[in-house]
Amino acid sequence: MTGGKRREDSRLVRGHGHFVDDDQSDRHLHVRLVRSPYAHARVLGIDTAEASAVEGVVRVLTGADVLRMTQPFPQMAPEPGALIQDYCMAVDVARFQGEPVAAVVAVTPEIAEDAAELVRVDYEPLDAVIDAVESLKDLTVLHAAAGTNRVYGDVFEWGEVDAAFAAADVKVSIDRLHFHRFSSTPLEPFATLVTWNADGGLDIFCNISQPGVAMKFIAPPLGISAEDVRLRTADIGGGFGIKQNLYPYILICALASKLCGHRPVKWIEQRREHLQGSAHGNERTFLDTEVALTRDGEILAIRSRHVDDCGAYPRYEPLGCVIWAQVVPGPYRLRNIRIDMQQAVTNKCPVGPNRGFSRMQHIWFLERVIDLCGHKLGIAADVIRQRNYVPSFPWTTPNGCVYDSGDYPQMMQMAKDLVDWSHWQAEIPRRRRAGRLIGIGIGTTLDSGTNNFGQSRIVNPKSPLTGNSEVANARLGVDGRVVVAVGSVPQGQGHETVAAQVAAEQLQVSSHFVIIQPGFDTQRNTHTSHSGTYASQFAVTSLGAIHGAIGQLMGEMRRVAVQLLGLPGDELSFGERDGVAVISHLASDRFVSFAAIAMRVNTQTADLPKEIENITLNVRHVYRPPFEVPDLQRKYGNLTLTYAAQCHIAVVEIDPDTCNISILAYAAVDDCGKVINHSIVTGQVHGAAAHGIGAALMESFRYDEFGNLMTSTFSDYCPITVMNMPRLAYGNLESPSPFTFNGAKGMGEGGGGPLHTLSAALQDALAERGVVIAESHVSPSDVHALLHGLQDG
Ligand code: MCN
Repeated sequence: MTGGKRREDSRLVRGHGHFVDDDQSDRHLHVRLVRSPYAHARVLGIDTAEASAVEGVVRVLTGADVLRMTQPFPQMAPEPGALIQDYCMAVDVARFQGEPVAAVVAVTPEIAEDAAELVRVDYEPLDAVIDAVESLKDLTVLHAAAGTNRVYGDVFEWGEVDAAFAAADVKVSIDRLHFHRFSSTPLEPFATLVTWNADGGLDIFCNISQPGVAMKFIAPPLGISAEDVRLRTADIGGGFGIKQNLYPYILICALASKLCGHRPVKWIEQRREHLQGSAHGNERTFLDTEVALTRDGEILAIRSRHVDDCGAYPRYEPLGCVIWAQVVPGPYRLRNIRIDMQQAVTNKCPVGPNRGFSRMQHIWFLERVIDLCGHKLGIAADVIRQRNYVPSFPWTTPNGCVYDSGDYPQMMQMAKDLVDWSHWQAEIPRRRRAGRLIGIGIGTTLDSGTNNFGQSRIVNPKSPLTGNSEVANARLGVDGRVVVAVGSVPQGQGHETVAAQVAAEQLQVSSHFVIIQPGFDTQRNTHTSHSGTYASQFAVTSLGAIHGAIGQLMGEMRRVAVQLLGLPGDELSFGERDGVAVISHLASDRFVSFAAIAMRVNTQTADLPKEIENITLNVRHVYRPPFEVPDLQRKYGNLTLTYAAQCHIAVVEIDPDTCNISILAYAAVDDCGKVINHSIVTGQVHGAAAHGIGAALMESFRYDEFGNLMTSTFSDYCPITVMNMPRLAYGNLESPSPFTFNGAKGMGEGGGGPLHTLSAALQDALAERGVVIAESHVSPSDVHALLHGLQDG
């Protein structure tokens, strides 16, 4: 099966899913947060008396409680970033609009909401730092403990950059480019239900997307052992990366529970809070870019300066500062590159991983660069790409990443066919002659999300190898069905369907013989510290773990079958007979059911033969990245990642009067290796395309000079809906990965293909007017400003 219905959908569409807010009880207390209206302000005092007096209010927490009961979160960044004091709530200074400064705990959410309005906070407004490049000047330092706003930075250089510039025929300088802030708008915002039990155990039910990593942030600030923490997830209503930043809210609820008689405390985020204070994608500014090329348009070297805006607290950073390095040259055979990469804090919402995390920004930059160079040299966008594409696979990049497989020219050809390239080549000049503003753009994207196999070495070859992993447990249930538990936390990606499909195929039985238990639970022992759903890792790490666990389980089942049948194991085969899952002995035609095997081991235990006494029919398999396989390591170096790729082509037209932008045609070709489930992959490509089109044309977090978020409601943020989507001409190219058992590559992020494709198409449409598209987000008012020199209102 490579398509068909998803097994989780019936449950979800009938309202039988299990989300955090489905847990209802009169014992629950509810939190409403009081958030700073200022981007930067000293908290001089908080008067909680009036709020506390409201009937039904149990407690009002402030920064003073936080300071007394917790330590700052550990920081991922080295010093000076590591010196930042990041608590779950502002303790003395609020550093972004929407930062929690108090939490009202009440018996109902409504009472908490009303009482929150009665909390009086005395603020002393401070100068707000809004622009990351300005922030690096340290005129106003956000975190005195760090002493600087520059929280991380380094110069990354691979190849012979200066020599390549010296040998170049042509040098192109590119002015400031800017990748804007946007995020994801999952149907279900952040949600958590926490009980800090009297015995010291902390029970957390939440919808965090990367619980394995979050565990590292939860226990240390509370001064408890990770063994005291039970964290579990169930259904999650979308995440797209940003649900990683939930842990500060988990801590607020934990403190509230402890202070309110160990009662369970629930917090469900509201939409405005989500837009204002959850997590935004990294905003990046690209400065002083220079490109060295041959006359024919071969890119020899790039040097540039990049500044990341982390928002008020680095939290998940500096990962964004290194993950782009998985795709240093993009889809191109570029070998020489120097990037001075800095990260600064600003008085804006902290950033978090957002679909295509950090790589999307980098690929947008490269795609803008190649288009602007093509324009300068008079080489068409398709031709300059063809001249620079990686020619063969596996391809080792200058920093040692290995692109596993692909065929970028073929992918572009498919996209051209789908969009009807030759038609538009004739039609665009015809319409332009009639005065219309119309353009076509190409974008090639890499999704290396199934990554992290050697992330540490991407930027520092001497650091120890680390790698993403995932774990699966497989056991044979007493009814003969195989129960698979995996530590992924699906948010809409259809993991139950695909996991069942892969396990059933291996067992050679129908998928209804397989029960899938996704979700993270520290008590179920089905996790590693990398568990979760992020970085497009399921297809590789989770399915790799499931494949390994099923293989181990089948080995145990075979040994029991040998005992039960009294026949040798070499002719045993798995399958079904009359609707029953069995292991058959081919030569004798005798067979034993899965259920009989389970019964033998689990219930008739008194006389278990010695040969099978250690068999549990309950196995655990940890997927290990292939760099640990000595052969692969010898052959390809240390870093073996999967690199899905996409080619998008868009045709856009701009109405010269209203500056409205219409997408006339859109093609997306995806290569994620061997496709396991076509309908899921098609859905992912459509979802990622919608995400990117929304970001390119509609969705943007805009702050004013004082740090007020101007787009904190859906009517201002304008999330894309199906009504705004063009018809996607979709194609699939399969170049199986040699590094995965099934040839699949992670692909769920989509890498932001529409962002650079639409930038390129808009550039093409406006080039004759002398316009350069230097922003990843272009709205009609931006077009108006570009054409008429007015500021975006
Ligand atoms: N798949 C397949 N064949 C392949 C590759 C993948 O059938 N060759 C399937 C996989 O089995 C999985 C899906 O496609 O069911 C996506 O696989 P993968 O690329 O491994 O990504 P993950 O499942 O790990 O999902 C994470 C990815 C990320 S990082 C973001 S962000 C994102 C995305 O998934 N968030 C999403 N897609 C999302 N889709 C929904 N509906 N909601 C989100 O929050």
